[in-house]
Amino acid sequence: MVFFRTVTALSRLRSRVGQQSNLANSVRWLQMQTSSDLVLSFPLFLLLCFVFFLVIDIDSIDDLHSHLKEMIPEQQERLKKVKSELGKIQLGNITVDMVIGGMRGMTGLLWETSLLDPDEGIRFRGLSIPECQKLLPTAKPDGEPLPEGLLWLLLTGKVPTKEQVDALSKELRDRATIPDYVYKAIDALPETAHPMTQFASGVMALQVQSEFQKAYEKGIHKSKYWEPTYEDSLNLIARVPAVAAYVFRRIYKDGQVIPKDDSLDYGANFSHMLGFDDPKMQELMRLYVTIHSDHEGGNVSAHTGHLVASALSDPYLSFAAALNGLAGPLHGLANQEVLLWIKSVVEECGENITKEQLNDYVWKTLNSGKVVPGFGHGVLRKTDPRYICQREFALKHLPDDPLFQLVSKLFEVVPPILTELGKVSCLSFFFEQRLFLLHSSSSPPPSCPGYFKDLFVKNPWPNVDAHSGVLLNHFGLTEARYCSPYSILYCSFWCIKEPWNLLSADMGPSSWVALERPKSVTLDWIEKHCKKAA
Ligand code: NMX
Repeated sequence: MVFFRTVTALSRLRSRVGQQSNLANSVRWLQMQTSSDLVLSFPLFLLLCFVFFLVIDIDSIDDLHSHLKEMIPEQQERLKKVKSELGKIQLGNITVDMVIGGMRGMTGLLWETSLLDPDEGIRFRGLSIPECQKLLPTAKPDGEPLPEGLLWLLLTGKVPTKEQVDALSKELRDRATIPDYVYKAIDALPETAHPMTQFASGVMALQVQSEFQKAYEKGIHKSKYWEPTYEDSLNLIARVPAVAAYVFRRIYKDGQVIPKDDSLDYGANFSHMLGFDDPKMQELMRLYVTIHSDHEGGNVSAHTGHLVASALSDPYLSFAAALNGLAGPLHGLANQEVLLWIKSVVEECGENITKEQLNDYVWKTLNSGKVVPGFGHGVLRKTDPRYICQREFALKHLPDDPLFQLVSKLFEVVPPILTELGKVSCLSFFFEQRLFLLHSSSSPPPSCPGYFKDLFVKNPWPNVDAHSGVLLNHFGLTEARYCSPYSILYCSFWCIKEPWNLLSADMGPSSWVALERPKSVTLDWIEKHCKKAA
């Protein structure tokens, strides 16, 4: 028994820590020994195994799993303490506006991995995007952060070393095998099906391999839920790029699949499997994955995933649910809408469009009852830092790209228009609209001249989606429907954020992700309640 346990432990040790610096020498020595000498002296091998078994605590190995194993009980205690000591403290008031208005501003979720400040933007475990760019390991000097590093940061709250990130890259590559039935499930859909529909179907097919489901069926103790959840989460993260790339190549590249390249990191490999090997595109993909990985818990996709997970649905089921939320035009699909919209501007007015023409085009969009895609946000009140870092990337790598220049002009033209909307009086709006109609041929006038009078856009500034499609387009990923739902690209990395929330969720009675069940009321109830309160 001891022998088997020891051999298993040693093989685990070898596979897990082959690249870890602190144990690298002993492992290298062990590898040398196991190759030839130990065959000759088997009893010595047994003895060594026994000594290793006694002196090495396998769980102290410097990999992600071990870090989490250490952290999770501490976090569980912390949560219990907060619940018992602070449980009755109020976090704010709920108003009728909030209930009717999509719960805006209502604090109602616990989300450890990131926090969104309306003015500053997102912070991942306390680090802003520029700080992540500075601190997280990169593939090359002064390059963009490796997304595996962000994954480590999100899960542990600590900035990883390059060795830890490289080991995680390898682990993800090793986990990235896709069963054949996943491709078949996607193939059962017509090629014309939206990429998101195909992608979500592929993710659902991956669920067949859920470790959590298997463990649950076998009756796993609730204190151990996090272990199969961890396996599912990492497998999911490892596998979604290949599924997403398959959907892309099926729809646009005659189904010619490009296998993963075991020499590449996560972002570069995804770019490679899509069919893009330009090192700049690989850098873009690293940045893209990093900045799209998490954006607090209340957005539609994150919240959906969280809600579904709260029923103890496994990570595949939760992620697939989140994807369906992400596919909506006010959320992830905005990425597609921006690129299509920009291309329609170019089609109508040419690439060298003036600001005046752009101004007219924006009004035309608004007058036809549509939103200007890529502008506004449910929480942010300033320009999205995810937009800014993409703009910096464009200034560095593609300053002369005509669509990038158009995006820059939009930055100047759109915010003043959106800011003015609510301030336009009926009369001035009426004149403005007449003026607009003189300049523009086709847009239908709004049904009432005061249509925009009460429209108050809380954030007129560009969000992440205003930029991303144009960058991908520059490197040849021109298919807007794919650039789309933050696209599959975004979604592929959405799953990075969920593991922490799921892992820490499944910890027994003081569950981190408690079963969600907010109270709902009727309009009648609100009216009566408010009458009584008045
Ligand atoms: N163009 C025209 N109207 C807008 C825009 C815009 N870009 N942004 C907000 N509004 C309207 C909005 O439709 C609402 O109108 P109504 O009262 O008739 O429903 C009014 O302004 C007030 O909206 P806000 O409270 O400022 O924003 P809200 O939280 O309701 O919506 C978005 C946030 C992101 C859904 C909204 O700004 C929008 O539709 N933007 C365009 C789509 C987009 O870029 N989505 C990507 C979001 C990025 N992300 O998820 O990270």
